[in-house]
Amino acid sequence: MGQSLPRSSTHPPPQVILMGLDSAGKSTLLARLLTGEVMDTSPTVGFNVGTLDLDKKTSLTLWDVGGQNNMRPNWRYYLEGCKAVVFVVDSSEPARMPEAQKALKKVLGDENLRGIPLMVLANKKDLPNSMTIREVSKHLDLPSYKERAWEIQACSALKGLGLQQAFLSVAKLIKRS
Ligand code: G3D
Repeated sequence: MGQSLPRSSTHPPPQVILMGLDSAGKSTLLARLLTGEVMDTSPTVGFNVGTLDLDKKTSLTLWDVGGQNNMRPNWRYYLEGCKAVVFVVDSSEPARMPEAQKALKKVLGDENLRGIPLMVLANKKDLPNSMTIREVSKHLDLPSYKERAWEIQACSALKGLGLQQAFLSVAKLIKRS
């Protein structure tokens, strides 16, 4: 095993930004992962923030900064110091894939996120018509991201399937970056 992620107060957990179009399942995912801990900071910053403890040595701070339409003017500030981007996509909505592809491209174009690893969560895999991760990666044009480490995993925020595994992979991507 490599080095564990730092957890002391002088080394806060790595910051992970959660993004995706509206209805992709970000709130459901956060509520599932951070039961009882989701802190709605809306009066000041408007983002949901929470710490996810994956195991004794591994924690991540998750920032739900919303979708492209509800991003606050100051959201870029939160990208500074971000160690990974998690992009949530509704894999049962092929019609919204072009929009998701554009949103992802725009987000990753921010210079604060240059070279930062990307995890795409193909959410709603519990739905019978959901696309495979291969189909989702094609729609999102993931192979074109050659300058950064990226992974895609299927999950169901509603059923709590695949989430732990996906965020452990995020922690690994951060360690390797
Ligand atoms: P957002 O925060 O990204 O905007 P939400 O998305 O978490 O509000 O989810 C939008 C809708 O999708 C919600 O349904 C939610 O229950 C549903 N959803 C989220 N994740 C999953 C999933 O994994 N599987 C299924 N089947 N549905 C999911 P409503 O009906 O409340 O709008």
